[in-house]
Amino acid sequence: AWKKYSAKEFTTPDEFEQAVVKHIETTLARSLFNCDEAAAYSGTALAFRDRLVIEWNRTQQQQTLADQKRVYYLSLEFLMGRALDNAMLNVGMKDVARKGLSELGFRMEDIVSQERDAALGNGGLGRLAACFLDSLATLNYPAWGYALRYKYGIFRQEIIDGYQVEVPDYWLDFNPWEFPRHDVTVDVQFYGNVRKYMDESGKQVSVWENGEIVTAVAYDAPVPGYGTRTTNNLRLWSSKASHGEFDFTKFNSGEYEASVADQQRAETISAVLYPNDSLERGKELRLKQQYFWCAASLYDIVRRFKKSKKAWKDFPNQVAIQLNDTHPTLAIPELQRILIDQEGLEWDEAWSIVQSTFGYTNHTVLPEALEKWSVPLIQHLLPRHLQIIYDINLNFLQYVERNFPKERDMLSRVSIIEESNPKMVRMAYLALIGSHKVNGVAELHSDLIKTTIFKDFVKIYGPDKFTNVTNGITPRRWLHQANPRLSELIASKLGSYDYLRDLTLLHKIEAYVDDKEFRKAFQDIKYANKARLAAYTLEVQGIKVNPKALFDIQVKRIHEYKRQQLNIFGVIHRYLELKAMSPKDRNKVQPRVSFFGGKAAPGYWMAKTVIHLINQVSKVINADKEIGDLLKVVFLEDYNVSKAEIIIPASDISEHISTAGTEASGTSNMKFVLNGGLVIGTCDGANIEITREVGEDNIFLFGNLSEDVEDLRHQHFYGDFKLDPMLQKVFDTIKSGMFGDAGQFSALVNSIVEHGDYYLVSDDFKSYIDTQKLIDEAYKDQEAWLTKTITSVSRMGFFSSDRCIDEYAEMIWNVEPLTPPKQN
Ligand code: 26V
Repeated sequence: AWKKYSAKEFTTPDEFEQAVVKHIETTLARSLFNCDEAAAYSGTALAFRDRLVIEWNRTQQQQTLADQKRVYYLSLEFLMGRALDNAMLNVGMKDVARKGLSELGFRMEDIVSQERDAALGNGGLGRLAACFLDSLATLNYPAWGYALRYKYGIFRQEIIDGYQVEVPDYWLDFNPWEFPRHDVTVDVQFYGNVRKYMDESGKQVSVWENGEIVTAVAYDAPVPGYGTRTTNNLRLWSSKASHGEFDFTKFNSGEYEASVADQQRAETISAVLYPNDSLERGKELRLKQQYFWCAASLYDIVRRFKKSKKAWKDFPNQVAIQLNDTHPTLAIPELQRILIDQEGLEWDEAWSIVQSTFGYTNHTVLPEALEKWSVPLIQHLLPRHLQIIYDINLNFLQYVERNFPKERDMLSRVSIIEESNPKMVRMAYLALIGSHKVNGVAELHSDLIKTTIFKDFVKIYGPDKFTNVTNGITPRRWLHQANPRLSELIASKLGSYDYLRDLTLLHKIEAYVDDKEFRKAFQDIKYANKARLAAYTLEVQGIKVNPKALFDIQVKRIHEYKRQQLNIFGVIHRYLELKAMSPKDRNKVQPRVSFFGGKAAPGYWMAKTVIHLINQVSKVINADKEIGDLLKVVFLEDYNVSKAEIIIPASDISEHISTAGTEASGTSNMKFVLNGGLVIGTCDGANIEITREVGEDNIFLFGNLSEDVEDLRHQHFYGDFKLDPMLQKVFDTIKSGMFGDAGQFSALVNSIVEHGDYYLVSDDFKSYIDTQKLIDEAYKDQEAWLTKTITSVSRMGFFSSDRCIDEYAEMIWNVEPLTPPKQN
């Protein structure tokens, strides 16, 4: 049967054109006379989709028959970006398509950029999930992703008068990559009550009933691997009103408005991705999203397992579920509920299945970011789950009491229920207790969770429950797609593109570090990438920058702990120094462009103030004729995955300057270095492991260490705080009104001067400025700089998400790859 379909595939530009034209005329019912770039994109996407679908079906069939353990990656976020370029890479045939498109009168780049980003995520956590899907498929692991089909992804950022304005991201207009499965639905219950009774055998039975039902509809997207036929599945749930009796009754009795209102309420659940932030906490809709998605996914997983007719004790041998942060924690009480209330298992047997099934990844130690839900809210929305959570807690606390009889004060500390008013459910504790493994995302972070937020639990369960899996990135998107020329240069030296499947092979390019021709090519590529970003900057921001200047880039979500404020204060300091110099001295200065990009959560005022300050500083400095090309400041609007693909290959230096101990890992740091940029960073997250790999001489580290942070904060708190004198000057300048009304920035300045400088901006300022000076000097020696960048690239093999996924597979999931049959 497979062969019959494969006849439809195109293999020549001619056949490709035929496929495109056919899709435009029939699938889209459009005339070729007005075939614009959008139509050409649609036709191209559909032509490649046809080829993907065949392998997708084949993979799913093979996985179903294989009777092997599968991984289910539960993540509320998948920041996928664009799919077409990735599909072309994995299917092959990109050159055929390029030719075909050119014959139709289009440039490949213009067609690829027609696609909207699938922006179903906030930042690092969501993009990590997307890289993981790519690696899982590439390594042939039988794996599914589960998430929500948000109608609106992360908001689009516009900068108006220097302020961030949020615009809704309605991205589903035309999405050829998703397949609605109207026959795959799950009814999910909310609210209602729990009825308990004794059955004939005298066993207590709980029934959750009289709730409101919302239907989950599956939408599937293919996830092709690179260099393999394996094409995995990403299943997104969309919410709609269930067509039970109730709305029919309303409709029949003429209550049309009420009936429509019910529908809209149901559809609201999957309507919008939450831009994670403090203000949004405790919102009922967010909890509804979490349960809706967990319940639908588990129903689906259990349904698939039950088809195998295996005994329940085999469930953990067939199913591994990974919780991406605490957002899917309700899956734990939900599986326990299914097993005891619906399948009739005893509590202990069920609980042992639950614990063996789940693994939990922690992505932050910041206390304000740890999820908690109020007991009354859970009681109202999920009454049966609250009972189960209480029972889980009771068993757990009894266990702790038995094993640590002398440490009664530990009980309240480790309880899943926080005894506050109202009481709160601590989701991280529930996730930890319900899983067999807990991992952090970089070495320092994995150590920190064991000594801070989970300290007591290390004592209770022993250290083996905790492990580290350092994050990684997919080299397919972050090297080959984002930087095709560098990828080609590397392949020309290594003899093939095999390194895209085994990134450790990169070490072989270190042999060319002194090869003149190679060095020249490497440097030309960096320059071309900078010129491309310069052109982009002119086109969209209207700012002219010189590609010969040092490009300094900080792109990531705007957060106080990531310290974009430290960067922009450093820029102001640099500007003041330049202004104070004689023209003769200025001639010796290394020209620099400081790029910023990133979104602030809509309710996060301090972050929005930082964006405003950057834009005001940019306006003043860029207009200063005296300074000219010596310093330019650019805020790149609406940073997202597809823009990252342009920005990241263009850096000389990128900034990863979080207060030590606050950035769990960071992943863009890896992307920048892999693309031949160096890093200025603190000893935090994956920066530490990047240093270990590339060598201390090839990274610019600065600032206080994480072990000193607590003491410094303590000192600040007791009044022992002295503002750095250079920073004082920067603040004086802001207060002078040079960047507009100083009142607008007073909260930002006062958070440091008056309110204890929690993120140690002042403590690290001098070290930061000194290190930037070192960078200026180092950059002047272009040959030495080039050596550093080439050496660093060659040592980045460790940071492939393929390595990362193999570690999860072995240490946490206990799953094996399922090799596809050879194509004949
Ligand atoms: C969320 C919030 C929300 C409330 C205000 C404060 C706050 C602070 C941090 C967060 C982040 C939550 C989890 C997260 O996105 N972690 C990121 O995960 C990446 C992938 O592991 C990792 O590279 C980043 O370092 C980490 O911040």
